[in-house]
Amino acid sequence: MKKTFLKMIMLTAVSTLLFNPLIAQKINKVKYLNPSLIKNIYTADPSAHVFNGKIYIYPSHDIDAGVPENDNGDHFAMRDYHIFSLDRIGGKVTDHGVALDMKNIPWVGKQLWAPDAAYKNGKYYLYFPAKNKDGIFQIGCATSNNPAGPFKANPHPITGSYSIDPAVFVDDDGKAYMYFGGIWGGQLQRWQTGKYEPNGSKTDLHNDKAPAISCRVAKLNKNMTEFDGKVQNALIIDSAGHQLLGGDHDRRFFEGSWMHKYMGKYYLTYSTGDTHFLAYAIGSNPIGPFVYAGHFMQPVQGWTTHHSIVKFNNKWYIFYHDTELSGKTNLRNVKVTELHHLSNGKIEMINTYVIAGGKK
Ligand code: FUB
Repeated sequence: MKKTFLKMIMLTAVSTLLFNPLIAQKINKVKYLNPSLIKNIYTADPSAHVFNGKIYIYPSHDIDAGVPENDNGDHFAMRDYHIFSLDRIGGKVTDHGVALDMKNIPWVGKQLWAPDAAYKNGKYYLYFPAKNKDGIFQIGCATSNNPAGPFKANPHPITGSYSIDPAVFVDDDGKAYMYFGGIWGGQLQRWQTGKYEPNGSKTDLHNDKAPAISCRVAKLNKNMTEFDGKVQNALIIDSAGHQLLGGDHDRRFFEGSWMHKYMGKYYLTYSTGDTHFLAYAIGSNPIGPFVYAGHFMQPVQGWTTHHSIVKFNNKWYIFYHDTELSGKTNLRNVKVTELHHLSNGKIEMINTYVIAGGKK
């Protein structure tokens, strides 16, 4: 009995050492795959776009608001957005300063989370989730004539919007779609009836055999500021056509969706949240269904993982974040690395660490 107990303690200690990246780095000389792009402030959830031949990054601006960590994500208590640009990957990153502040958004109560941006007909649009004065996440829209802002927020959130993590995709035919939603702190599990259930579950639906909660998709209207038609489920199915289940934490959608088009196919990429992978599913139209295709990025240091994918000068890049600079869950830093599509349509797996000597 005593022996088994000691063995258990030893195994726990060894696995803690091996799976704690900070400790593993010291022992095995494991290195981060990429350096942090932005060091003057903490940034996360990078949505990258190419506008006027430059890369613009629209991230969350992480701050230490002194709020204790919990499953609601209350410790992510961000108050404004900064926008960054760079002329080339590896080039100087310019911080364009505060582009939008919470105090200038009439409907917002707290927590400016992961934003995204889009361009149409000479105008730039910033989409952002925040809790309204009743503590319910909705999605707002702000406009500017300049990709770096400043942005002016519309006085009300987008009608019919809810939850978090908007990602806007403009298709080749000019039609724009917003993908959004996030479970647990993002509250998506509380919208299963179409209305907000204040006493709904704090995390998943607690029914592992039920279909997983879906990422949402809505078409945007011509002026990009409201939904055009109803919000739909962006269904993720397996190769046999069955919807992924709620208990399938390694594969089901959690938050942080993104859409990119490659060789005529629609790639819905997202975070699996509590299992910390980036996963993807492929569809033949922007609404789905999307067939689950696998993981493409291993967990980063830190609880959250959130990304965007962009094509620049004929190469594809993924912008992501980890917690290298602070070691704290809610003080993150943005990074970038190249992303490769394989000839069979799959995305090559990205390991976020390299072993000294160059092995990924
Ligand atoms: O930054 C706050 C939240 O953490 C985002 O909205 C999620 O995607 C996660 O990264």
